[in-house]
Amino acid sequence: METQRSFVMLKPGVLQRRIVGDIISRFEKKGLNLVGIKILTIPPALACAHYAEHSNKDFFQHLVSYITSGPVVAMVFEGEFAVPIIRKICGPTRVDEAPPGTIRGDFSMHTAQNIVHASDSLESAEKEVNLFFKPEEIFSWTDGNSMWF
Ligand code: 3AN
Repeated sequence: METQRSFVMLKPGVLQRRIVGDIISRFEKKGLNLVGIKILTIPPALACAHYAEHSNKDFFQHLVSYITSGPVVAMVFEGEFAVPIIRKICGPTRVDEAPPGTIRGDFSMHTAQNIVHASDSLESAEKEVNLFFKPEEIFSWTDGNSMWF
């Protein structure tokens, strides 16, 4: 049993498309616990820190200007193997490779706007959760049905 936390972010435009509930529902139905959630517009410095590993890529400027262009929904999910499970629910980075049934496969047509971010490793998850959330903004919880998940 390995309980993990992962950082998930619904990118600009998802609120306007009114699909926030659909997306959160996929994680909830899988059995993951939503333990942190907030809406924010990301300041440029935070965007650069979040995407630091891409700073030498040709799409970096677009990435930063897009992710700071409107409100995002930032979340922390908790559960057994949460990091790899959430990546599978989101689907591959490239939208032409993201199969139907994944969030990216179902809701996005452009890799640069692939609508959801999810931590790709335990190390990234810890870094990203700490970048976006204070410890007191995260609420771990259990329920009587956890034996089913
Ligand atoms: P992921 O979000 O699946 O972990 P990364 O970390 O490789 O993928 O890329 C971060 C973000 O950069 C992606 N979510 C996507 O929005 C954007 N991105 C990645 N590759 C490209 C690309 N070739 N062209 C444009 N944008 C890209």
